[in-house]
Amino acid sequence: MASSHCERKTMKRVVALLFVAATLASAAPSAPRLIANLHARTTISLNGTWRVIIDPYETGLGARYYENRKPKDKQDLVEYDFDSTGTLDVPGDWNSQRETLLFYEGPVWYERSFSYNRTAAARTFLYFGAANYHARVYLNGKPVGEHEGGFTPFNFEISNDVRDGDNFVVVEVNNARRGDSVPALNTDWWNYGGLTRDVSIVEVPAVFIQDYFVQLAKGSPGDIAGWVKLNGATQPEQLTIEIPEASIRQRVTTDMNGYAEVKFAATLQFWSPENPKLYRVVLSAGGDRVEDQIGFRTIETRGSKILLNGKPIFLRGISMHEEAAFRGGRAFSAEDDAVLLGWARELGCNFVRLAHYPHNEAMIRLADQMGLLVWEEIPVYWDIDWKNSATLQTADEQMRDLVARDHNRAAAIFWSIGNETPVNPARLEFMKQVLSYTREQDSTRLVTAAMNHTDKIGPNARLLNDPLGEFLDVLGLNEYIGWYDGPIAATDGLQWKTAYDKPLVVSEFGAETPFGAHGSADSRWTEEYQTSLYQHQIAMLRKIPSLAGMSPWVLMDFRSPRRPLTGIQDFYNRKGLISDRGQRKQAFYTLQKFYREIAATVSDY
Ligand code: GCB
Repeated sequence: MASSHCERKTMKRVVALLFVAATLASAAPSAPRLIANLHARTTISLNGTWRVIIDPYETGLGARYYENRKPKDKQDLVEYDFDSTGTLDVPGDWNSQRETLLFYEGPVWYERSFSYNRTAAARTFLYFGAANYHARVYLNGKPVGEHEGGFTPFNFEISNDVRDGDNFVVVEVNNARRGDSVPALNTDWWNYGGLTRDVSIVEVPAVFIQDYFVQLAKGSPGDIAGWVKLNGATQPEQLTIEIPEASIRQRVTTDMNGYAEVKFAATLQFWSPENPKLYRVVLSAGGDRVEDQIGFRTIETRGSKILLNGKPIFLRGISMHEEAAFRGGRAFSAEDDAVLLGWARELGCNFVRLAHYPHNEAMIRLADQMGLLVWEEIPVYWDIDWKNSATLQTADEQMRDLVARDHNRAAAIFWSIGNETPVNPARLEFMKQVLSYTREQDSTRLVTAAMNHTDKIGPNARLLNDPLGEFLDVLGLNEYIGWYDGPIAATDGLQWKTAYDKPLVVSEFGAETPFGAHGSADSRWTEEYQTSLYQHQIAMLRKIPSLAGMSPWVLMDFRSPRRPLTGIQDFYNRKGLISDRGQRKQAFYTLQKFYREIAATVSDY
């Protein structure tokens, strides 16, 4: 009896799972391409309080939590109830909102209702700024699509499924680590799960401007070259691009697929850290009109130099995680971002490395306004499943959507395809494919990666000779001399060489200390040690002829499950120049001094 009951239940579940898998597959195998520039659209925010069910044993899919059902009568068995299991704020990770979820990895089901008035003219999309890591989205009990990747936006059209009046949306967000995902099982940051960024309903006309690329032509800074892509067009459409301040008004006609290339002469002030000039750009076609603020600059390399607007620039940078100061958790708002980038500015930076995954869109928009150059990265981190084609596809898709989101931001100069990946043939093949895919997405920016494979060549010399370097535009080097790799004194007299005549950016070095821990300069976990390391590193690095910039590790202390040392780390990586409470450590001032000095002496623009 018991066993046949059990079997029936299992069968029911299998059938339910197959049903869900089949409908998801036919509905939307992968998210349709992004709607660019949400800021310029008509949106309804779904931020706020969502009801949630924590689902550690992955019961929800089989039990159809997405139907958000109530028992029909006294007999009806429904073993879940969104009304009684608590709430979480969106945007926001779950780990920092509930103490019991600090270490939680697995599925959480989110639900919220909204009322909607359909307008006949509009098409309607559901847009997610990010969901870490995997999301299945349902509207009114039906699947609308799923998405993989924890830091890139995605949207689904719901025009045919959204109802006049009451609707409910359910999202299963699962941050379980997997060997085949990107990143894979091991990272040195907190695996914050949840609907970590804004959720919105977007309304657009039947034919709308889905995306556009309006940038200076590569190698021809007197011209703008780019393209516009309409969605829903069934015939050629007239399209206008205006830059009113520069008296530019260009008309083009799209092809049958709604695509048009644009190229025209433009005399514009260049965007730079000293003059982060943004122009109002207006695109209109059919019934749609989108406004953006776009800066125009060139970025290229010549030998070991990085040239911004044709002139060599030294990148005075800092690496940072997307973690909120003071309150902890994932940063998601313009206010969170303003604190972090404000600190970078105070440090004397003209450059930030947004490690190790795409940060929220407000961050890059703020960098555009502040004149901070940006390194953007996808989370191909340490070891991943190099031989798995699905893993490669996930990496490509994360790059595709990062580029799509930010390809009009002057601040973004580097696309980084990964961090500290091991040197082996399968990885090289994987990285070469991501790299060429990245260049297909955007040929105007520079492609880099943070590498850490070096050889000792003689008693006091190191060679960066990772074969990946041959294919990159800019070499990123993470080195930890004085922390993981020998004593601080090993920096003295050490010479660095690279196997390729390309610009070198030392993308990481650092040492760990809690704020306020003092001792001698040779005692680990003290501010004095960290300061000494910075002094020695700076002395070593400034002698490298091909050095084009640096972004030490790291702006602020951040949470990491790999850092358990009680009383010192307490699950924080303490290599920050600033504590998570905003206290500046001594080394902050050491780097600030160096950056002020070189800003005054090196002509970087
Ligand atoms: C690294 C990694 C970074 C770590 C850092 C550290 O090399 O790129 O993600 O957090 O070292 O502190 O060990």
